[in-house]
Amino acid sequence: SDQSEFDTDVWTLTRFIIETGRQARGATGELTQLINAILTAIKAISSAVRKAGLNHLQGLAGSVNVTGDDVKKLDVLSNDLVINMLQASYGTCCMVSEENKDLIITPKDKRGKYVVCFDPLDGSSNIDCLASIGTIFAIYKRVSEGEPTEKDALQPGSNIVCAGYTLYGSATLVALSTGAGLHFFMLDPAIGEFILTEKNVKIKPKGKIYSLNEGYAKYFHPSINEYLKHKKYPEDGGAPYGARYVGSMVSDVHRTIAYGGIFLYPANEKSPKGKLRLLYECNPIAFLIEQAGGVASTGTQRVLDIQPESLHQRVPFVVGSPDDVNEFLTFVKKHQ
Ligand code: AMP
Ligand code: P6P
Repeated sequence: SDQSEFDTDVWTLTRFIIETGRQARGATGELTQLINAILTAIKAISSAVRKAGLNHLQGLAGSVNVTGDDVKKLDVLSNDLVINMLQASYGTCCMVSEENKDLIITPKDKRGKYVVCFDPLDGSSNIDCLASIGTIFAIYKRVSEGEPTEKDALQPGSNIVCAGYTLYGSATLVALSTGAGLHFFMLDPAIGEFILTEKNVKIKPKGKIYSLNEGYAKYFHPSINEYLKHKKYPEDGGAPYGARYVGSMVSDVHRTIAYGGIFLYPANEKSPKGKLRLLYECNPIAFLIEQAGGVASTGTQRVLDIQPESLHQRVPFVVGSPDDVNEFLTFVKKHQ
C-alpha cells in the first residue's frame, strides 16, 4: 500500500479556489461555486473515461449495454454532466458547448452572471484507441441584461475570467487560471480531490519540438512548409527539432507547456479557417498559454483579441514558446 506520509494540510483545488476567492474583494462566492461545479463534472467524466473500455465493449452490442440500459457515448455523457452540474450551480445564464449547435439558455430560476464555453470531451475520436482526451472551458461575465443572448458568448478571449483544461491521460490533470498565473492539479482518486502540484507554471522561452498534422502538407500555405523545412534542416547547422503529434489538442498543448516548443493547427486549402473552434478550444488555451508566458496567434493576430462572430467559428491556431511562435510568425510575414 502507499506508505507516503498522509498530508493533513493538503492544498486541494477546492481550497485553492476558495483562497483566491477570499482575496477577490467583494466576491460573493458565485464564481467559486461555479468552478467547483465544473470540477464535479470533470471528476465524473474522469471516472467514466476510465471505465470507457468496458462501456465500449457493452456498446459493441449496439446502443444498449448488457443490462439493457442505453449506453451513452462518452462525449454525450460528458456534455450532459457539464450542463447539469453548471446549471445546478446557479452561476450561469447561458453556455456554449461543442456538442450543441445553439446557445444553451439556463432556466430562469437557475440563472447567474456567468457564461461558460466548453468542449466537454475534446479529441473524442481518440477514445477507441485509448489516446488521451480532454475537457476545455472558458468562463466570462455576461454582458447583456434580461434574456441571455449570443452576445454574452461572443466576447473576445481577453474578457475571460477563468479558464482551464483537463487531461485524462496517464493521470487526470487540471490546468487552471483565474488570471493570476497558470496552476496544475492532479486528481487523487483516493480522496476524489485535485491536488496542487505546480503553481505559476511558466513555458520555456524556446523548445525543441514542433507539433502539427503533417498529413496536410500538400494543402498548407507555403509559409508553413518553409517553416517546417527550417525546423528539419536548420540552415545554421543547429540540431533539427523533434516531432510529436497526438491528434488530441489538450495532449499536444499540455506537452508544449510542459516541455516547450510549438503546436500548430494552421489553415489549409481544405480548411481555410483551420479546424479548431475559437470559443471553446482556442480562446481558453490561448488564455492559459499567455498566463504561462507563451504566445497564442492565428498567424496574423493575437487569438485573445479576436471579436467572435459565430458560436462555432474556426480560426487558425499557433501556440507555444514565445521564441518559437515569433520565429514562425517571421515566416508568415515573409509571405505576406
Ligand atoms: P463573484 O461575486 O463570486 O461572482 O466574483 C466576482 C469577481 O471576483 C469574479 O468575476 C472574479 O473576477 C473575482 N473572483 C471571484 N471568485 C474568485 C476566485 N475564486 N478566484 C479568483 N477570482 C475570483
Ligand atoms: P486532425 C480532435 O478531434 C481535435 O478536435 C483536436 O483535439 C485535435 O488537435 C485535432 O482535432 C486533430 O485534427 O485533423 O489532425 O485529425
